[in-house]
Amino acid sequence: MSGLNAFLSHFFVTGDPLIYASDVLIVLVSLGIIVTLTYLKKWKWLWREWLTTVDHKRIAIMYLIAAILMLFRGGADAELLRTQLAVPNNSFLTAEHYDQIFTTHGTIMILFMAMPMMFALFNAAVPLQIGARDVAFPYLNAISFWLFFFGCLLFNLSFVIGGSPDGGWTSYPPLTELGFSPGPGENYYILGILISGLGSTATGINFMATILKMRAPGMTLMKLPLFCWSVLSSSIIILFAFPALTVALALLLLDRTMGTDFFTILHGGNPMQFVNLFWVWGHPEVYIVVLPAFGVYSEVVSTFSRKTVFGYKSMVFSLLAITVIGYLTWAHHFFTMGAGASVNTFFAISTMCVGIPTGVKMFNWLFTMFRGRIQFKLPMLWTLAFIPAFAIAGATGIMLAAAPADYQFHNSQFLVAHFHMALIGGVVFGYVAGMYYWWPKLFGFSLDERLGRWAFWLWQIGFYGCFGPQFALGFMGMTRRMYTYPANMGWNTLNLVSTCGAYLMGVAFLFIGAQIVYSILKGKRDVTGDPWDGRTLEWSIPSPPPLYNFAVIPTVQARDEWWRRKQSGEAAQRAAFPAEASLQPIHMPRNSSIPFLVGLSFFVGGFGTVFHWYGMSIVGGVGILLCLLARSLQENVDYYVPVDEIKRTEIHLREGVTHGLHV
Ligand code: HEM
Ligand SMILES: [Cu+2]
Repeated sequence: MSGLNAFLSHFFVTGDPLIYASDVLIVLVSLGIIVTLTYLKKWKWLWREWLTTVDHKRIAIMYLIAAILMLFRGGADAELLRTQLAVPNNSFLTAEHYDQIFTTHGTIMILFMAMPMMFALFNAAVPLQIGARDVAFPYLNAISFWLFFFGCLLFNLSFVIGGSPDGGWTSYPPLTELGFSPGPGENYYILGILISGLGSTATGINFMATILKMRAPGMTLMKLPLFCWSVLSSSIIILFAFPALTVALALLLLDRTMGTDFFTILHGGNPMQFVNLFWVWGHPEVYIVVLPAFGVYSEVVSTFSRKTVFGYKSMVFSLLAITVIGYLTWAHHFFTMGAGASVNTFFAISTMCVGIPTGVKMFNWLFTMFRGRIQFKLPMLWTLAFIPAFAIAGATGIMLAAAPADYQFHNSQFLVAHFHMALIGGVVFGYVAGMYYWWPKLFGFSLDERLGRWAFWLWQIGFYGCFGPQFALGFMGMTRRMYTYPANMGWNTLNLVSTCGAYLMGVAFLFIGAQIVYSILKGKRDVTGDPWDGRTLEWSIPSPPPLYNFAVIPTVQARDEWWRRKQSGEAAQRAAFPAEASLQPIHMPRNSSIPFLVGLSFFVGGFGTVFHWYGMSIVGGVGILLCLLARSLQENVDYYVPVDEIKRTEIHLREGVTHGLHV
């Protein structure tokens, strides 16, 4: 019996009320979901319509739900961290617990919140903007989603089974080598990210192919909407950056499980090698997530200023310049690690160069707004809020990029403030703007503006309240990842203010949650398909769009094609109904259960590896191979939507718009 007890307490994390509470919560929520689905007889529906789907719009919705849940998890972590730092000598969290929480907070926010939210926007908007019926590889797209999902699940499981990682989101050896981190936490980190990272790499390839190969006739690259350009840039970086992370983590995993010594100095390895590989991914990762936000800003500014975007070509070239320069600056993350003056100088200067194309984009957005008839809808509010936040992030970034100065700022709260200004002000603001912007397209109803405004203003006050004081705290000597501090440092007030700011942001998040729930129940249905009076092709079809998106693939003549059609009067005829003669059976991929099973197999294999249960790893591996085999033997992978059905769907979708139209 005591053996069992020992096993259970090793296996399940015990002894902490927070964790017991989460255990209970997890069990209750899971039971609730199971009971509801069974009661409503929805299992089949869930499986057929969602878990096996290859439709990019549904995949977008699943990414979005996961991302919002993870924003909640990462946000709860952040609140715990800030609660611990609110007052000096606080004992709310132990040092060990603080370490675990900043690790899971950072990891979840970047890999399991920002990435899926970004992929949600890719999937929601790209095929619709380029007049395509799906992405280039819909089946691979589903695999990517399930790899993300199960990688994320594995990572989150560490909280209740086995224990969370505590080596920071950067996971530097030797801290994370077996000797210093013997528990399963670090294995969860490595495997969760390895698995979801494979999915991200595939998504990068998928969207690159989609944008290069699937554009509607007439849409030359110079007519491509700017959001798609930003997705293309981001995908290019993914393709170059993610393999480096995969390799770094795979080698660390070998060190931890197979006794190799890639990163252990004593046996001829070198931890700097990991640091290098990590940031070859980690620095470009910032651009991976921020460029699509830039894309959103371009769409939103132009739509809500009712003008075509200013300096389209310079927007494209600045995106590409950031893509290249952003990739080449990774070593600014270890100025203080002894690379020497000439290397540091190169990376300092190249880092500062990123400011130039970014500045170009800023001015283009401002010029687009200049003399525009600006409408202050939610997407526009978040876009406007991005400008000052990112200006501060940029200015403080240049300060950090000055290598000699960085010897002072390095790993201080100044840095924490800087990267949150960039990640929240640049990335999260953009994704929230994008979510508001494309929500009516995805779901067919709008989000409540009033609750959204509350969320917006609370968030803004909380944001500056939280991170403003940290710039000062950094100069006053408070370092990063410090779990408590003595009372006589002069840091007390600033820390308290910062924590209050964090709470306000938490309240704002709850408002966004309330806004979503309220709108699901009471939201205004969008019957036009074009609620913002948009400019690009996604607004030319009904909301939510039918399975096949476009009954007839459009031919493109202008950058703002939908706007052009509205101006020229063509839109009115088009919106009514596609001429019957132009309809043809539409070729679509069939749903498949294999992507889900591939993800599940990775999960089983990953979980086995976390606990060194290699039998289970092999079972997972065999599962993956069987899935590959099954797919290779499958012949029945696609079908045609008949013209009759297209006609029925289109009439049904337009019932709200065009009363009395009979075909
Ligand atoms: C509600 C908003 C947020 C608050 C209050 C918050 C707060 C914090 C705090 C207190 C820390 C630990 C600082 C330390 O002791 O070193 C931290 C670290 C971090 N945060 Fe946030 N955060 C927020 C949102 C975000 C978002 C949206 C992202 C990314 C998209 C993010 C990424 C990170 C990263 C990468 C770290 C470093 C973790 C590490 O040192 O390993 N945070 N945050
Ligand atoms: Cu960097």
